[in-house]
Amino acid sequence: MKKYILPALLLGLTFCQEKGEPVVPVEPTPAPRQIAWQELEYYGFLHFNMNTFSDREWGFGDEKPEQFNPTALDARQWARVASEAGMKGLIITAKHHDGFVLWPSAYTEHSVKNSPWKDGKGDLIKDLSEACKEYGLKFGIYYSPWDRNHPDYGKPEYITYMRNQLTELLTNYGEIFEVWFDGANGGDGYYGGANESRKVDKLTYYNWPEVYELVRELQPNAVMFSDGGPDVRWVGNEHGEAFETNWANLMRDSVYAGMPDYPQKYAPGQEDGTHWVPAETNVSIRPGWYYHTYEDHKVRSLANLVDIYYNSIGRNTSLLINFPVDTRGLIHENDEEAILKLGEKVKEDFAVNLVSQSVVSASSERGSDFSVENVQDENYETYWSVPDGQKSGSIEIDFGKPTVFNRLVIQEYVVLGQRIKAFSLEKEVNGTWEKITEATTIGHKRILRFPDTEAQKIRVNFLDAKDVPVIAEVGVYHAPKLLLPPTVKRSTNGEVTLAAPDTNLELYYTLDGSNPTKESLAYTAPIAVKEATTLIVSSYDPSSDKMSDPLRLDLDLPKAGWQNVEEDDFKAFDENRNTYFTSKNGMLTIDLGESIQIQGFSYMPMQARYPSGIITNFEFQVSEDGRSWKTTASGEFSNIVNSPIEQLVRFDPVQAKYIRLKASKTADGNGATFGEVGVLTK
Ligand code: FUL
Ligand code: CA
Repeated sequence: MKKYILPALLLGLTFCQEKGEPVVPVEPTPAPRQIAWQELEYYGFLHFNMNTFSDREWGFGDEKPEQFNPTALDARQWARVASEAGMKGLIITAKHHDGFVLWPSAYTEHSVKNSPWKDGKGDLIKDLSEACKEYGLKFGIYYSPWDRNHPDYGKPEYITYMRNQLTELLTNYGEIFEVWFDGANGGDGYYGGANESRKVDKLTYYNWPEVYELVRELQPNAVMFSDGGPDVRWVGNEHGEAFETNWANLMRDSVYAGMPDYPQKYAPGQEDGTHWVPAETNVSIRPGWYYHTYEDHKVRSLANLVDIYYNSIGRNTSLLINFPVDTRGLIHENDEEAILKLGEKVKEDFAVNLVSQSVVSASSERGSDFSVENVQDENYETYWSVPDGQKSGSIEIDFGKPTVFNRLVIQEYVVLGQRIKAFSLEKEVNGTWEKITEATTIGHKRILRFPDTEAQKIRVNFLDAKDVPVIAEVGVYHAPKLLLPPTVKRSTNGEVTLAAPDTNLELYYTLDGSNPTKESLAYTAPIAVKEATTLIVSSYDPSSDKMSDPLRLDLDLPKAGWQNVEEDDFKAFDENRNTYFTSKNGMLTIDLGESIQIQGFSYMPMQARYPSGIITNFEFQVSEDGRSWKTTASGEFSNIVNSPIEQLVRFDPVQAKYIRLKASKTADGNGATFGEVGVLTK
């Protein structure tokens, strides 16, 4: 028998070599719960509880349960919107900093059980967990460690309270996919009537190791989020943008929730990080996390949401977009419209993967189990890799014919650790390779956007890696244009500059009130607008022969020669609505430079997140000499606080060299502010 052993061994060896040896993991690597979580990529946040009704972002803790009184609460509407938008889960603020809880907890009276909602018999955590099940969504819990209501906050007793509540939440509502611990904590509060400031040691007070153990015991598959993990970390900002270089690896033991230098130092992760703690991008669809009527017109634009998508999911993080549920208990119509548009756009951008029908080849292959075809099978579990010792390599893609594209998607098989440090994309032009774009890390998913490019053959070069590249998927797409109207800027001398919202678009405009077509005036250089003019602009995509919606602008006299009579400050007429003038005497007086006939004025209130001095009641005056004044209009800017948009007031034509807008009242009693003021001459 002996003589057969050697050939059998040899055969086995060659066979193994042909298939390729398994790739040795590069530590750290993700736990199974983190692998399941990273596949979700996109899920929603719901900020809804006491703050919704007190119209605040952070409640003090002295609110009364009676204030919680939604009129049309429908958790199924939330789940429907999320699922139609393409989200895979929902996380709700079960308890925010003000301490009010959305379930009938046995450990506090500060809860829905003492509210008018469902006569105190409601349990919103239950309602939402059931709605999520119905819509096939995962369900997650936000729980604020900081509690400005609880009398024991700051003492050891409160930690028991927190653990008791977590036990309720993690036992009674089925499977939880994520537990979200907020990093903001400690400060002044109601604290059961003490009304004082309480500081805690963020590192030690909550006894995190034991809290983690409890969560693991009750929900072994849930990931835990906080600034630095343990499972998922914060992206470091709240505007929806991850660092371009982004490692899932983190020096986790050096991080604690709420640490001051976290956003710069730890948010991008670290190449040599000791633990697997990938980032999650959390961002609200409005300026606030909670609902405020005055932000109804400030829902993020599609262009902004698309950027957020690419700058989060496209940069190796998951994306958690927040809905500030309104006082009815519904996701507001404006928010729903915005999120559904994003969902459609994402579907459209990634509709056809040009790689799946292409011929792919690689610089080298580890073996047949690691063939390059694994990157085009749309299966994350199969991957391409190269022989040990190689820390670079490339994949060539032949589309078979000249093809236009503008997106590259790459996924590393991070179950074996994150590896790639640098990569580039090239196209073949007459036998030589030309660079299209380049980037650093990949991780679970990296998406690059670049202008429309045409080529038959392209090449992805993995230039540097911690060990052999392990690539699960490569996708190339031709995303249709984001066909929005151009953005518009006007200078004080009247010139209007248009900017295209995407590459390879043409811009058209009209001055006669009609909607632009491709036969209209083509925009090539700034347009001089010296008098009252209706300018309508559109973007045109030649590749799809489609025109964007028209954007109408009613422009009036340029403001270049204007002077602020009282103070040397031009911010009320600098054609920038984001700057503002604060008046010391409640009025703004403008010298128009020459006498002109006017028949109205415009007032844009201050646009900051927390504006002050918004004029609610006004008087408007004109003068020829700057001494004798005539009032041409007075009244109120109705609903301007809730909806701080531009106000137009018209009156009978009158000659004026000077105009004056006086605040007879401001919303908060503070000195009047002026975002932008203009005259109407038509
Ligand atoms: C922050 C909180 O302070 C905000 O109110 C909000 O909940 C946000 C998601 O996290 O730290
Ligand atoms: Ca694959």
